[in-house]
Amino acid sequence: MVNELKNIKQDILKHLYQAKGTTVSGVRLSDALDISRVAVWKHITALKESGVEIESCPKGYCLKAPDDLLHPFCFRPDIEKNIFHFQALNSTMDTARDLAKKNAPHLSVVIAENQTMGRGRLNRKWVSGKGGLWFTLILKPGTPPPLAYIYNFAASLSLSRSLKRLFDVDVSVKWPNDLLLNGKKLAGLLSEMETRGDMVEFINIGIGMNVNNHPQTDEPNAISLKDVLQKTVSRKLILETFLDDFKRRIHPLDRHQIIGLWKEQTSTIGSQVRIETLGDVFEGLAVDVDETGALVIQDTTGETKKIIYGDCFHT
Ligand code: BT5
Repeated sequence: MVNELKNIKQDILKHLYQAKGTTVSGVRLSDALDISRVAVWKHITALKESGVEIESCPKGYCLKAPDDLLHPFCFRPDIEKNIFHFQALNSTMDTARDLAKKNAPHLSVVIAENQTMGRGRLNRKWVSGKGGLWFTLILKPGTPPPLAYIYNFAASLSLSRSLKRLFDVDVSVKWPNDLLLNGKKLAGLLSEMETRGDMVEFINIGIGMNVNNHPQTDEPNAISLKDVLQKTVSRKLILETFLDDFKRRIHPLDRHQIIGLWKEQTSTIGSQVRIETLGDVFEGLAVDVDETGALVIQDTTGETKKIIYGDCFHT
């Protein structure tokens, strides 16, 4: 288990978590942990200050929304050992990069409750306040760089399928990697890779999903699950479901199947699109995504063009 919380704070949180939203008295905590009630109070205060939502009442302490907690001990043991949880980070991408270089295992997950410098592609700002699901998945698949793209497609496919299964929502994937809900941006993916020789050393896939937050204040074109479902949902359930689906998707890896299933989930094919690359703008009807993940668009003369990267706008 990997957790930034020092042992006692973690043990307090674990007790509150196991109480499943009921109140645990200060006496019970002080007996269980063999510390004074004042010490319990001090640790709880520090936990609250770090952003953990704990309610204090005359009878004791109670964890709000325990199902939403993302600390390692909340997960199944096979997942727990790979979870790196932080209350706040600049960006999970930076921490994941450090951890990937320091031998973090394949399928490690770096989570932050808040990111102060969350980023999108081309260093664009990613709004990542409390309530969203902000994490980076570290992959060490032992693959050559030209095949790395398939992991991004597998990730957006697994996310989309998981959300549909859990909440029956009308999510679609937008090429190359956004998730849309009701035409608005629910989630974005960002991948970074490092190679050594002819092989990938690690691929880090950063996923930002608006879950219980309200991103519209800063991003009018964004939407969260809570906005649509009108209730708070468990980020832990989403993450666990996604990880299970993703593991099945990549072990064994079947590129044809991933692209085929991805195409069934996309709202890009069949849409009029504008693609902006660093130097060019292309417009046309999106007609396909090929085996390499390139978008095929057709212009008004019927000519087709393959585009391998860029920002895609459905027009
Ligand atoms: C992305 O970039 O969509 C990739 C976002 C990846 C974020 C995750 S969070 C965990 C990990 N740690 C990080 O620091 N990053 C990753 P891009 O396609 O460039 O889209 C960025 C654009 O999305 C911005 O310019 C805004 O217009 C918009 N945006 C920013 N915050 C948003 C939000 N919370 N929800 C929806 N749209 C947002």
